[in-house]
Amino acid sequence: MTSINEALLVIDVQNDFCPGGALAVPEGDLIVPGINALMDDFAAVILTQDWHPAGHSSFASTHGADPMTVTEMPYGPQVLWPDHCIQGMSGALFHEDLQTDRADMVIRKGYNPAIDSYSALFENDHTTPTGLEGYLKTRGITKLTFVGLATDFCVNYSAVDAAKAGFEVSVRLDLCRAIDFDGSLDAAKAGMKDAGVKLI
Ligand code: VGL
Ligand code: ZN
Repeated sequence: MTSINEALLVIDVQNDFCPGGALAVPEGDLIVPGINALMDDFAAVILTQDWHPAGHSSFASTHGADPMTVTEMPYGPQVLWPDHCIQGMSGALFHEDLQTDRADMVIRKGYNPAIDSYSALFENDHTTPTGLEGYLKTRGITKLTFVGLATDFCVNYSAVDAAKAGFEVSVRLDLCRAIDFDGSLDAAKAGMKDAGVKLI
């Protein structure tokens, strides 16, 4: 068991990011047993859940565009994804083998129709907070370990924002899997390192 100021953050281990899902990450399901086992080592466990309304602005279908193309949003470039993690649909549920009983907190993100939210701390405009930073800080949590999906998007953005917010951040790459779209995994690893994130 780590000390009470350390938390495990489990990012988006949901059906749509696992094989068979709408935005399947290769081997996304393989990390579930290792994540469950790691929960025993942490005093605090927090899960995130990608949680979009139908017709979300990050969906290619909303723009009549092809999935995996990039569009310009008021807050910058945005990859357009297949419809995924729609509120209340089975694809948005956690993987059925993920242990959710240990979670102190489940934070949902991406519910704002006009802004995507890869990061668990800030929406993609980099200014609208999700409230997680306040939650962690008021609990006195200072050290974070990230696992989950996808390494190059939600894990990456969350880890970088957490490091910028002053947390001591590690990412367990063995318990993450990547989409790896157009060099995104290498860019993510470099960005995390630059931000002071420890890659394990
Ligand atoms: C994610 C793309 C779109 C993720 C979420 O969890 O990494 N990626 N929504
Ligand atoms: Zn999403």
